[in-house]
Amino acid sequence: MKNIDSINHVQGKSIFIDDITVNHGTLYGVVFGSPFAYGKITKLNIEDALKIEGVIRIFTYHDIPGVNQIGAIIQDETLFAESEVHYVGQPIALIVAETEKIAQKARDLIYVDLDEYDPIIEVSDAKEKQQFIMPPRTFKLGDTKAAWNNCEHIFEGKATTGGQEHLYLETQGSYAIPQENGNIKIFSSTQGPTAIQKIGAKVLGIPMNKIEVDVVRLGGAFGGKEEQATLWAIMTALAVYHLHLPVKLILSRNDDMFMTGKRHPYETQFKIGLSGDLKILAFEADYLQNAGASADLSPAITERTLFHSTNSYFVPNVKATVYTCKTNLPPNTAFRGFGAPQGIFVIEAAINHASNKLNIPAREIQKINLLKENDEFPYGQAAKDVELTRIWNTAQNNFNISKLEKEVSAFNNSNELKRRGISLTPITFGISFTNTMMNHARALVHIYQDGSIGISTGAVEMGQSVNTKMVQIAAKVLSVVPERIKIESTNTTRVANTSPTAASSTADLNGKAVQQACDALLKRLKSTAAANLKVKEDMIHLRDEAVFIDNEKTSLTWEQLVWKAFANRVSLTENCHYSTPKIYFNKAKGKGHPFSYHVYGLAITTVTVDCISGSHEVDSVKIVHDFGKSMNQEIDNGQIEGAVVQGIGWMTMEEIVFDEKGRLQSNALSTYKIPDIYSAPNSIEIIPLETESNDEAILKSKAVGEPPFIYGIGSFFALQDAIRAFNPSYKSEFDAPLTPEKVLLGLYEE
Ligand code: LUZ
Ligand code: MOS
Repeated sequence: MKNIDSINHVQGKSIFIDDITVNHGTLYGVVFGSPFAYGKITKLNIEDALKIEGVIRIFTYHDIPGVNQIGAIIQDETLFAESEVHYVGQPIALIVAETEKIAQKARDLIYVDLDEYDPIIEVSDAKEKQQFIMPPRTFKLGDTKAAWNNCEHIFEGKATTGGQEHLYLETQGSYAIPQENGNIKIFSSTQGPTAIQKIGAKVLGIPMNKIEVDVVRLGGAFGGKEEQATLWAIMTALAVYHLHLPVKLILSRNDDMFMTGKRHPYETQFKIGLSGDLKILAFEADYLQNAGASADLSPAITERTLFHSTNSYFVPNVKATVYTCKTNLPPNTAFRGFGAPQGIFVIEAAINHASNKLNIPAREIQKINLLKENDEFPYGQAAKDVELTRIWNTAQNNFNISKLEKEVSAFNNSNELKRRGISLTPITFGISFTNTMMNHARALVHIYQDGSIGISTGAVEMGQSVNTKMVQIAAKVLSVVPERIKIESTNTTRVANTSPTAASSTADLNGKAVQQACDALLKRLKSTAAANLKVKEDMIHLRDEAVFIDNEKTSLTWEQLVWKAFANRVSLTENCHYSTPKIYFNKAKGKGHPFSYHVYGLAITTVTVDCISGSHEVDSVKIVHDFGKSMNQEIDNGQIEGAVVQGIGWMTMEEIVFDEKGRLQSNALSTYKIPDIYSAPNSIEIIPLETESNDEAILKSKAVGEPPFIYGIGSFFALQDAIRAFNPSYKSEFDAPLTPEKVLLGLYEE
């Protein structure tokens, strides 16, 4: 089944926030953000701005009726800055005017008097000054101290990964509308409608039931709208609260890039110890995570880094510590992978470092250390249904890794100014929100009298095709054609207390709830049919929109059956709740069973470097991936292709640059290079591994959103391999992104 939105998307008919027909009297907001990274505001000058015709009002923290606090995990973030500012772009005021242009003009006239302090930009600086969001977190397995003595080889090094701009096509935005009795309806481009409702209620000092959040779909999010859609939504709600008129706020691309947080940059010191036969005996890592000015989701991202510190390998002795460093940058936030890619880069760097020193291919260390059934992760969970060896062998058999390597050497021996490189990237990703409490979802299913169906869930459609998957599940359970089914907007009044659409888990959680609701409705319909046809209920089957008695088709159609049930006063509505079974985690001990299952895979990446310019092409990414039993192979392949390209962007070209004053320099697409069609691999081949899968995966179809992002890491190590083939004295520093500039320097360094 194709994505149900694709035709509307292509024709420009899909509705995003900026496409909602605005009500009469709608006003427009623009945010005034701090021009300074760190300092004390002595005076905010808004008088000139207020004089502009068409400016209605300028809101600051003084106008907040509840509390000026939007921190989700730690209460350390204001909606509007009070006396201090902590990053460039931090919201100080909201200008509301008759048009967006007027509001922008007014913004240019606002200025602050400020005592400037020295900002902290780098994590090393934060660590030295002991500026942390929270105490460091450590995961431990075995005893690394004792293990070093048993190691034949010990290597230490440093690995660095940069930030990444989400660059969702649809920028952040919200449209809020007053309702009667002080109720407010908010249309927001958010992954977390409940977060807006909950935090919005706190800021406005009203109960949650007075706020209704509605989400039709998002033009992309990638984690950037898990927590950070909240600010803009609450700002519009605040303006509605005071003005009793609809207010719309859509960030310009430039504002969005300045004001919102990004993927967390990491700087990590690692130490790896191997036995003579290349078994990894011990691994230690001290990760310095650049969290930005407030916690946002950093504590959870910190944790997911730790959960993935050993990637796809069994390491008996591990000590991994993340320092969540507080800096004067916009609060960094969720981004596809949620700290796991950063963690996985480090152990892959450590393995590559060891292999460079030992002068053997990295894959020899990778292969013999792959996780096996029942191996223990550093967090205590035993690895189950581990497919890594089978994946490796499938890749070997189908892609012939040794032949690929020979081709790479042959190419390198016969080319003067081009070099090829190859790398292997195994992945293991834990599925479930690491915060156990968040792993539940609900679905509300109506069958209407005419046989059509409406489904509401907590899932937010953001381009990943979750709505299409919901249609597939209901159509399968009820045996109706997909055209009968409509997926309603995600709405806090219809489905309450939702977890954000995140952690790759949304199709599983909400899909299971849809499945249960449809099962319950099916049971009632079958019972109506049995009574009607005067046979036992277990003889009734629904197939292809018709009622069957065992294998015999009756004349009773889906529509007639639904009508008969309604006429018999049977409820055609069901509301179901699903919560992931058997997961738990003891935070204090750092042990438990946090994931309902793992997704496994392997990518083989080959690149060709132009040794005159330092530019490169990714020739191919060949993947064996554990989809379980994919319920929609085209959609899932699409997730992999997008993720691979996004991962390659992070590893090879996207470079976020702040100056020493904390001002974003890479603040437009002219200065921030993202992958385009030319940087996509010339070919991406995906082999789905046949697996038994897991019952917690919806229809045994495993979560697919985030894990394949990690395949992008392969491009980094393939590039290093190519550079080494040209320049044997290349030092192979693990400093991502490996931009063409760095490649060029590497090709000629001495
Ligand atoms: N969001 C979250 C996530 O709140 N918890 C998680 O564990 C998570 N994992 C991946 C992506 N987003
Ligand atoms: Mo996410 S990084 O699943 O919002």
